[in-house]
Amino acid sequence: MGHNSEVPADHPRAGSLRTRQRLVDGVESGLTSRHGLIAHGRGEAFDYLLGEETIPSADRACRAAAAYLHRADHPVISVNGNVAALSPEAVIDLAQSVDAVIEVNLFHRNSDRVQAITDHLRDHGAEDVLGPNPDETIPGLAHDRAHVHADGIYAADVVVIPLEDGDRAEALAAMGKDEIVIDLNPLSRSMVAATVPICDNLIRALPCIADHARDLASSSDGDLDRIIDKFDAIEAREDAESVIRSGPLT
Ligand code: PTJ
Repeated sequence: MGHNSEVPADHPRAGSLRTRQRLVDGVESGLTSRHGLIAHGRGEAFDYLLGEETIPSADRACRAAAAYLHRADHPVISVNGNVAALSPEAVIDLAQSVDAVIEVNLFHRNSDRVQAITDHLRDHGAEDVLGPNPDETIPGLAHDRAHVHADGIYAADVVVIPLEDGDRAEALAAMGKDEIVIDLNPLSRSMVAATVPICDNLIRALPCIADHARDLASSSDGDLDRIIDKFDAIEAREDAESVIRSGPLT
């Protein structure tokens, strides 16, 4: 299980190594799929090029995401095996700050892992988690990942999807949902399908959205709508791509 002590504290990439270790621990404890390790490797290459920080355009996207969540009638946060291993506290904090439902939804779905993630989130203080026994399906997706809850993702008007496969993001967009996608690859199909694409590590982006949500908690609907109207999804993705192309600032 935990081998965090094996990460030398003075290693120049200690933070990144500790994050990897959290995912390895997640696989060993049955939260994360082995495919999740591969997905993380792709993500961390982009993160390296972003300078491993929340760039200003991603921060603006987080603020727009918070405005969408406050304006939503039924916001839902979708959690998979990587998110559960990396940021359980941040998921719960965001859900509380915008009154959102948490739903476990997996690409490589199996009932043991759904249950393990549900229990893990409850252990971290989540009161209500949807996961086991989904009772609806996303139209147009022939796969286990189509299974969702009627009271959760199926009914949501705004869905937060940290780390997602492109097919499902496209299918949810086709259902007319506003999607807040967090993905380190600004070119991914999920990001192209997103209403609010946030090009950042979910470890940083989830708390960033929650901070903006708290800051906007007493804003009028008109003020929230102005933030939403001003946000430009294409500009956000293009800015992230140009930062990545210019390489790390070190
Ligand atoms: O737990 P499951 O079964 O739902 O499985 C989840 C995985 C991640 C295996 C599944 O969704 C998958 O295969 O994802 P993809 O299609 O490989 O996409 C992963 C995307 O997430 C890539 O574009 C990565 O750049 C990005 N990514 C990886 N780690 C992070 C990330 N984006 C933000 N924050 C991260 N920490």
